[in-house]
Amino acid sequence: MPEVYLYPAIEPYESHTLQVSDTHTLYVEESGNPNGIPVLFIHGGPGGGTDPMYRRFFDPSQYRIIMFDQRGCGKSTPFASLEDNTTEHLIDDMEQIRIELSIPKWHLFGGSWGSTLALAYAESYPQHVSAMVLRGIFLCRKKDIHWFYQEGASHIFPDAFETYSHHIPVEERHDLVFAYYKRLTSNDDAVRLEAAKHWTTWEMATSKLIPSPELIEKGVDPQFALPFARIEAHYFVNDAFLDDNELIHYIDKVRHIPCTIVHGRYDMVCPVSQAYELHKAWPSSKLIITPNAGHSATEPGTAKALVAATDEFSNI
Ligand code: STX
Repeated sequence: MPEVYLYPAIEPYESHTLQVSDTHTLYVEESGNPNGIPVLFIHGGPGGGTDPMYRRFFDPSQYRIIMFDQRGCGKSTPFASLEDNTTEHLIDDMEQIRIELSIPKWHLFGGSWGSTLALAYAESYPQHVSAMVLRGIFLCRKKDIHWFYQEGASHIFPDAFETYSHHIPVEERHDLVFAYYKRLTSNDDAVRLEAAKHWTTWEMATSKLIPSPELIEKGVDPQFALPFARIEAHYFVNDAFLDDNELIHYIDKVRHIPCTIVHGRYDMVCPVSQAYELHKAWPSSKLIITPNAGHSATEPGTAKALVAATDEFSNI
């Protein structure tokens, strides 16, 4: 059970509603020690939202844990909105949160899309980052998106892939991300929801080495699936609003920052070669490959390595 390795469940000591644009308002919360080391938790998707469980990767006596729901998801509003929703907006939002909370420097903790956004933020504002813990590295290049949504993971999970791809008529299957994006932005609520459920179930079915029925059920929960699928597809038809290989290209900007990378050997959403490539471009980072895990943050070996990494950085 991952719970064994995680810190006890805690409640926030404060939460904020932060207006970041004419339309968008973000949910931001703080938990742990108000005088501790500030750490920003950056969730995945994009569009995945935060979960109270994520507070448990940090020693609450050492860390001031800051979590926020990115534009359009979780408790941020408007729900599932794609308007003014780009990587650059999210980077600016993180800066606004830092300034609002009067934090000169903070740690970043991000998995999957959270690792993408952590790198993108750190490469823009390296002077405000003192340490990074990254998991399930997602470099978000065309080939990384193609691997998961078009062909690659399809060879390991042909059964789940059939359910995902067969939602789209055969003549549109050569570009599944675009075909889903069209449906996820349809004017018909029922069309959007059906597409969201199929898209999200594919990701939930492939995220763990041993698939979890609980996680798969999340794939059909409209409250989770709609923003998750819509925001992901919107980012991915736009190449995540990044130049191809941009994150590796600007790695010099963050080279001096202490960083631990944790990645499951059998990650089918983001193959471990992405973590390996990042580590090769950034040799002073520490790479830990969990031998018996997939993509999820909560598989036991990965959860244990993540907690060890935040413990190790609790004196930086
Ligand atoms: N998306 C990868 C990602 O960031 C391609 C991700 N996958 N699952 C998640 O995030 C949740 C943990 C938020 C469900």
